[in-house]
Amino acid sequence: MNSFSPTEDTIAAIATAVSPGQGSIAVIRISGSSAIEITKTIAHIPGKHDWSSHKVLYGHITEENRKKYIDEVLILVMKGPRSFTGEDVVEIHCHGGIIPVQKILERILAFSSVRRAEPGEFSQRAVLNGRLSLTQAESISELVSARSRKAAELAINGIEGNIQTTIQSIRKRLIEQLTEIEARIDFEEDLPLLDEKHVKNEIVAIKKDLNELIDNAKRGSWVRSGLKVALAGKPNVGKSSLMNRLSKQEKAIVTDLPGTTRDILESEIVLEGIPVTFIDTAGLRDTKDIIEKIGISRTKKTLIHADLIILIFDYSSGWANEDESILKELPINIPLLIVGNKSDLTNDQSFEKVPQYILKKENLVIISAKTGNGENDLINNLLKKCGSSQTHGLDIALNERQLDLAKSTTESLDNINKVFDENLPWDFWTIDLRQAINYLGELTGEDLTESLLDNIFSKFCIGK
Ligand SMILES: Nc1nc2c(ncn2[C@@H]2O[C@H](COP(=O)(O)OP(=O)(O)OP(=O)(O)O)[C@@H](O)[C@H]2O)c(=O)[nH]1
Ligand SMILES: [Mg+2]
Repeated sequence: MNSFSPTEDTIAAIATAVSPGQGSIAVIRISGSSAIEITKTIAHIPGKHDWSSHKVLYGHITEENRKKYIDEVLILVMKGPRSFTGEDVVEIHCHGGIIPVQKILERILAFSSVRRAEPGEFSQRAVLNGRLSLTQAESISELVSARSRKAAELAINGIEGNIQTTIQSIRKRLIEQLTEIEARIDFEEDLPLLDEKHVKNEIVAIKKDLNELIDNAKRGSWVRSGLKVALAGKPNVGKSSLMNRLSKQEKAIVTDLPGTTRDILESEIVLEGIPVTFIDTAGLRDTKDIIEKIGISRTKKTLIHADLIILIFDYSSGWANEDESILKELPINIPLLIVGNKSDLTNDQSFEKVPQYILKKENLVIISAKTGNGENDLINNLLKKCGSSQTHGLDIALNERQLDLAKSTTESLDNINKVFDENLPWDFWTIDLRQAINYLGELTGEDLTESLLDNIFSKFCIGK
């Protein structure tokens, strides 16, 4: 584990989301050596006081003059090391609502031995005190911000330790190879010859396992942060109508006037466990209208950042030159789904108005935003196109930080391949191998500097 030890000061923060009228209970968390003493000073507990660990006390938090009550509370005392942070922790459960919570926190912060907790500082102390691994702490943060059931499921798996054990076991396999090689460098005569083929095979196998984790991380990031699906097309084809239908809300204004939508509108739904944000955009065309022009320029910027673009055309009037020009202008590296809308307006089954090369595209879906015909087909195609229907069986998903380190690890392992090919001495093998081991140690938190740790936890929210 890390060699540095946590600071001595006691920290306090509101651990629950607090807004007026929302939530009847709030929790204030205090952690550190003076947590219990401070609470004893500010609380009035009737009858017998039992401040032993893991017991609940009933009472009131008093104003500074101890004459008036701020709020009626339950106090939970957890003595270290049997607490979240590993230190003495007190949780004060008071009524929700900004005023009592903030007054109690202010009362606590008035003591010189305590200060307001930085974002993520409780979790950071839990990691430093060995109560949690780094990836477990990150998974707690992900659980708190999960926006879909699948994201929550992945976070729980992380809290249970699956990221930690998977990466540790890969790291251990690399350490075994490093040890084998280093032993030959130091005591070549005393040991049997190095089985170079075995080392190479093992590195190939490890790289395969890492690459699988890297692929899964992409799907995991969709599950966590969701997919951005932009609806694009010429004016009046039914983009806003389709967004309203998919999100089951009358969010966007729909009229038969081309150029109705100017602002970018978003609407989120959860599909198969993945939060999908549909983005309605301004119809693309040449226009002199200043406001519409701004809308179109924003649309173009939005399209670049989408995970998927749905290009909508009016199926009843057929594929037009304008649709063709828009298709050509779309960013080529973003998956595309072509949707023929307004199918309710035509009985034409011969598809004559749509050119063969468009009809042959496997990603063509015909729908009616008005009747809902073809909607399921569209959703299935959308999920397939994003590869997100494969979230079944996905049970481990690295976050962005972990993914970067996994990628750096495979890069180091790739370098070893070059060293193999050039038949360089064993010393050269060890350089990249050691680097790969360090990256994985950084991932699990076993090989981290204090400033890196500060940086990771600063992205957590306050009270965590
Ligand atoms: N019959 C029929 N009409 C539709 C369908 N979808 C949209 N419309 C109509 O087409 C017109 C334009 O629809 P919108 O959803 O505003 O089109 P848009 O692509 O958002 O248009 P802009 O915002 O101007 O770019 C409206 O009158 C809708 O009622 C459909 O599937 N069938
Ligand atoms: Mg519109």
